[in-house]
Amino acid sequence: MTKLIVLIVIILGVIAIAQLVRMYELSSKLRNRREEDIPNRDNRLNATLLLVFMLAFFASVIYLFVEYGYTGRGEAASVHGASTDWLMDLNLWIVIGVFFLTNALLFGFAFKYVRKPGVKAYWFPHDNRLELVWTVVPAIVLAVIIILGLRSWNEQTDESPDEAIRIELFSKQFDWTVRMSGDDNTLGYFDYKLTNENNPMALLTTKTIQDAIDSMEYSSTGIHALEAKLNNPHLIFIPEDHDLMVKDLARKERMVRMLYQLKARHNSALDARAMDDIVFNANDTLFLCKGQDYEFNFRSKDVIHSALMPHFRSQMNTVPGQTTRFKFIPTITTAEMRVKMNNPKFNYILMCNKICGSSHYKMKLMVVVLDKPAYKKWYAKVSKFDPKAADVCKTFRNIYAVGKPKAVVADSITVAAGTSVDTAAMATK
Ligand SMILES: [Cu+2]
Repeated sequence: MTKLIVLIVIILGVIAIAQLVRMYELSSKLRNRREEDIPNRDNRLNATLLLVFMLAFFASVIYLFVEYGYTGRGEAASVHGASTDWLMDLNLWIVIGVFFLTNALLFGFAFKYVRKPGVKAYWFPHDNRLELVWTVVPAIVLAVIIILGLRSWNEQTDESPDEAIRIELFSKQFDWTVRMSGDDNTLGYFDYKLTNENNPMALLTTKTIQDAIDSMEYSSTGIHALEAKLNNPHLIFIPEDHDLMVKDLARKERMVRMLYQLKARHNSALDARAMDDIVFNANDTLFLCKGQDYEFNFRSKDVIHSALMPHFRSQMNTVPGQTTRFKFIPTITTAEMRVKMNNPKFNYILMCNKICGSSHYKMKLMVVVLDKPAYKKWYAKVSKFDPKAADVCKTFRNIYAVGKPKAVVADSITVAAGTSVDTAAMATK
C-alpha cells in the first residue's frame, strides 16, 4: 500500500514539474521573450548556488575525514605495511590537494565569470605555456608515484634473506593450506602430476613418485584394470563408453610414462627437503612470529585466487602453474593488536580476494602473530613428530612415515651430511 502511494506521489510530482515547465514556456511567449534568453537574475542565482554547492561539498568531505579518519585503514602490522601506508598517504595527499584545487577552480570560475550584460567573452583558443604546465606537472607527479611504487613492490616481492622463514600457502577451491619449510627452512619440491588424495600438495619424493605410478597402474581405475576390462571377451560396451575408456587408457599411459621419467630424473637426496615440511590441515591457522622475516610462496591447484592479508597490507595472486611470492615482517602480535583496537576478539585474517567460485566467500584463514617465546613453544610442539597431536593433524611426515618418526629424523640428518639415503622408502619399511 505505502509503495503504491509513493509511486502515485512520484508520478504526480513528475506531472507537476512538466506542467510548471509548460507554464514557464507559455509565460515567456506572452512576454515575447525567446526561450534561450536567460535573465541576468537567473545567471547570478546559478553562479551563487554553484559556489554554495562547492562550500557544502568541501565541508562534507572534511567532515568525513574528521569523523572516520582519512583512510580508515587502521595501523599496519608489518614493516612493509608501514612503508606501503606511507606511499598510500603520499598518493592520498596528492589526490586531496588536486581535489580541492580543481574543484575550487571549477566552481570559483563559474562564479567569477558569470555572464554580465555588455561584456563579451575573451576568445582564448590556445596557450603553449599552459599546455606545457598541465602536461609536465602531472607527468612528473605520476613518475614519482610510479617509481616509488615500483621500488616498494620490488622490495616486497624480491628474494628474501636466508634467515627468512619460508612458508607456502596452497590455495584451491575453497580453502588455504599452510606448509612450513621445517627445520631445514627449505620447502620440498612438488610436481602437479603427483597430486592424489594422500598427497594433495603433490610433494615430490621417491615414495610419492612410486605411489603415483602404482596408483596409475594398479588402482581399481588404473591401467591394468582398464586393459583387463577392455580385453574381457565377456563384456560388451556401448561404443561411446568404449571410446571413453580407450581415451582414458591412452591418457593414463601418457601420464605414467611422464611419471617414469620423473622417477628416472629424481634425486632421492632431495627427499629430506620435503620430509621435514610441516603441512597443516586445510583452513588451519597460520602462525607467525613477531619481528621475523617471512617469505610466502603461493600456489594454486585450480583457478586464480588471491591472498589478501589486509592488516599486513599484503596481497598476491595465486596462479595455477606458477609460484608467486611476497615477504613481510610482522611487527604487532595478535595480543598487542587486541589491546590497540580495544577488541578482545580481534584476529588477523587472510582472505581470498578473487571471485573464484560459488564458495569464494568462505575462503579465509585465521592468522595469529605470537611473540618470540610463545612462537618458539608453539613451533617446538608442531615440529615434533607426533601423529596423535591434535593441532598438527596431518603433517606430510604423518602421512608418509607413521610409526617411524625417529628413523625419518635420523635419515634426514644422514642425508644432510651428504650420503644418498632414500628416506621415504626407509620411513615406510
Ligand atoms: Cu579463492
